Amino acid sequence: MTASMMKAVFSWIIMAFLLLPWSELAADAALTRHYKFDIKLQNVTRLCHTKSIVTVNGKFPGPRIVAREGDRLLIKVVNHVPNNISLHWHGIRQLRTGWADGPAYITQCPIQTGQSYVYNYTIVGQRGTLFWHAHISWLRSTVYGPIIILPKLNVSYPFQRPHKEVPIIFGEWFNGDTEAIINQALQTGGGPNVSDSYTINGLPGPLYNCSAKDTFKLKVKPGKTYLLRLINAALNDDLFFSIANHTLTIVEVDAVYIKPFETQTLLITPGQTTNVLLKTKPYFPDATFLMMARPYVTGFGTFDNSTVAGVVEYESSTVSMKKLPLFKPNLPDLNDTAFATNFTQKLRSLASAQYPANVPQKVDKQFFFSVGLGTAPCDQKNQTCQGPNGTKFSASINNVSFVQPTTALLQAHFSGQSNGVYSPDFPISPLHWFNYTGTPPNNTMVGNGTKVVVLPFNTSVELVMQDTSILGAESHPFHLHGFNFFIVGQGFGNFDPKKDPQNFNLVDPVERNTAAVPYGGWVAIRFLADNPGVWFMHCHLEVHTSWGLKMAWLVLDGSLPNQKLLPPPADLPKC
Ligand SMILES: *[C@@H]1O[C@H](CO)[C@@H](O)[C@H](O)[C@H]1NC(C)=O
Ligand SMILES: *[C@@H]1O[C@H](CO)[C@@H](O)[C@H](O)[C@H]1NC(C)=O
Ligand SMILES: *[C@@H]1O[C@H](CO)[C@@H](O)[C@H](O)[C@H]1NC(C)=O
Ligand SMILES: *[C@@H]1O[C@H](CO)[C@@H](O)[C@H](O)[C@H]1NC(C)=O
Ligand SMILES: *[C@@H]1O[C@H](CO)[C@@H](O)[C@H](O)[C@H]1NC(C)=O
Ligand SMILES: *[C@@H]1O[C@H](CO)[C@@H](O)[C@H](O)[C@H]1NC(C)=O
Ligand SMILES: *[C@@H]1O[C@H](CO)[C@@H](O)[C@H](O)[C@H]1NC(C)=O
Ligand SMILES: *[C@@H]1O[C@H](CO)[C@@H](O)[C@H](O)[C@H]1NC(C)=O
Ligand SMILES: *[C@@H]1O[C@H](CO)[C@@H](O)[C@H](O)[C@H]1NC(C)=O
Ligand SMILES: *[C@@H]1O[C@H](CO)[C@@H](O)[C@H](O)[C@H]1NC(C)=O
Ligand SMILES: *[C@@H]1O[C@H](CO)[C@@H](O)[C@H](O)[C@H]1NC(C)=O
Ligand SMILES: *[C@@H]1O[C@H](CO)[C@@H](O)[C@H](O)[C@H]1NC(C)=O
Ligand SMILES: [Cu+2]
Repeated sequence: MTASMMKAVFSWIIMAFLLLPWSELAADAALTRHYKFDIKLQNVTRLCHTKSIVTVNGKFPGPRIVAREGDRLLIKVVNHVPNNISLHWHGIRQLRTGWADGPAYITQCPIQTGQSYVYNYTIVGQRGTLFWHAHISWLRSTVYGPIIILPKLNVSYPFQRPHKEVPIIFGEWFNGDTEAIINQALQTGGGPNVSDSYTINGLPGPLYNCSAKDTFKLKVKPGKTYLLRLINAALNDDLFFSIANHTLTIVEVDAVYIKPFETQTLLITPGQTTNVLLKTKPYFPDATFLMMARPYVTGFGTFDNSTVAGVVEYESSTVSMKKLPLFKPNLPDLNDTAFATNFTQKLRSLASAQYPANVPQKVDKQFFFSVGLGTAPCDQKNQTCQGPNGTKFSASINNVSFVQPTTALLQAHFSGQSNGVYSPDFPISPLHWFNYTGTPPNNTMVGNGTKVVVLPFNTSVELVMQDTSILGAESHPFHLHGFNFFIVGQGFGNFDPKKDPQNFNLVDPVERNTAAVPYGGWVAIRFLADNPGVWFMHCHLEVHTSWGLKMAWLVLDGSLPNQKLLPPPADLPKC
């Protein structure tokens, strides 16, 4: 381009800017939104048990964050409780701002009692429903809340505009203290106690003892469309969800639009979000309808098999509140893998001109991770542990059970002091092949370490995650920080590197941040490592994370100035 051409283009850009109507200018006018999160104790009663829980601003579930695509968020977190805390903004890409991602000892040291930290990040290229939660030990059992990202001003949804939008966040309530539960389990080596109920917006609903008054009610009008923003913040359980006598249209998962489809029932794993349209009946139906959720379970251990319910109530000006008949939805069996598979395979990226599916077509590096449970030696002198055959439960990826460091990986990386904190030699595939989903091997003991995979900037990654049957096959919802990925394939049994890639979908695979490794099967994902930093990847069943089912990717800086991790904020907590 000659200088005069450049000058012409430049003045044209300025002209265009000046001629735009005000509203179009405002469409790009991103805001900075300020939030103050006080971490406080609060007494809360559910199922007739009162306990003191860790909360944000005394609220359970925590406050909503509402922002627009392009906005900057400044969230000041002040810790007033005896526990260490850190918060994660689940699904937010955190481009170059890994310091604000939140997992304790990965991207930051915890915020200690009396300390504060400002999470500072911009929402880039994302719109939809995500959520925030504590990312240390099991504190996320009570510390969580919705993140609602509206499209930019004057940009509409690629579906019918809803009459109302309603967040529906699933959780798990324990009558006991969850910190005591997981600490004791890690000490004895056994499985932790399971929850006493599931919750919808913090409420267990009428199917539990002493809980009818704690029921979530969705009041609706006939003939309207509601956007339900579903979030699974439960600690340890995938959930089936359905509303009696109503069909749901799924329009978005993990803050990415999909090709809409209708279903009576959906499946949502911990760490996933799903936006659905609920079209109410065109007339007042003279009935009340339950919405219900209960788990999808594949493992061999004990679990909470209870059902949470909320109510869909039609408001009417003419009919008095007489006793209306109540309808319940039919939910799949607790072990209905056929339903889970069928449902998962219907999810496809919208892949429109406006919202393309940028699936990496070439792959620079391939990884194969075996994921599943195993055992570790009992380290209690002269005692037997409560895991299988007197061992401790453990879990590993490629036989590495992740050992949490005592200083944050990102700080160690940025300051060039990784020695003794982590090693860059995480195995790219299992050291020994075995029949991953066949008869379990005799030796169930797994190794451990604090290892990362190092990726040059802009590496195109393909990762196959293979479930193992070492302690029984099980579905694991894996969550990747810092990126969305495309689910290009999945199947049962052992992944076949010759045959299976032939069936990969590289056109419109679903894009998300949390994907289930199927029960006794495998999932293949692709992502572009265009975000420098240290990015945690882990099973979002908190019990498995506690047992070590986690690892980290270290993405190096690129050569351009805008391809580098920003320096740490001055108030970043220290260990
Ligand atoms: C919770 O209840 C206990 C016992 O009644 C009381 O001592 C404590 O002050 C309460 N805590 C809060 C935060 O209200
Ligand atoms: C937030 O981070 C940006 C850089 O990403 C920086 O320019 C800004 O000053 C920070 N704001 C605060 C309040 O720390
Ligand atoms: C709800 O569905 C059941 C069958 O599942 C049906 O018997 C009933 O009539 C329906 N009720 C309403 C009000 O739609
Ligand atoms: C849940 O598990 C308990 C204890 O194992 C059992 O008694 C009960 O029948 C189960 N309930 C359902 C709905 O499966
Ligand atoms: C699911 O559980 C039921 C009993 O609740 C059992 O009859 C059935 O065989 C199980 N199905 C699978 C696929 O394991
Ligand atoms: C799978 O989905 C199709 C289409 O929605 C449905 O007809 C079929 O019954 C489903 N199968 C199972 C096992 O859920
Ligand atoms: C463990 O048992 C051995 C022999 O039975 C005994 O000598 C030793 O003192 C015990 N150690 C502990 C920590 O109890
Ligand atoms: C426990 O020991 C029994 C008997 O030796 C064996 O059959 C079983 O496979 C072992 N289980 C595990 C998880 O190691
Ligand atoms: C793995 O084990 C399964 C179940 O026992 C068996 O059907 C399959 O043939 C085995 N695969 C290989 C490659 O040995
Ligand atoms: C595993 O244990 C079985 C039964 O104890 C034995 O027959 C088999 O040889 C063992 N396999 C290996 C690989 O050690
Ligand atoms: C790591 O494995 C070794 C060898 O089995 C064991 O002694 C050690 O306790 C393990 N460390 C952790 C933190 O689990
Ligand atoms: C809180 O975190 C600091 C820094 O890692 C650590 O030294 C301390 O033991 C932790 N305190 C608690 C109560 O876990
Ligand atoms: Cu898991």
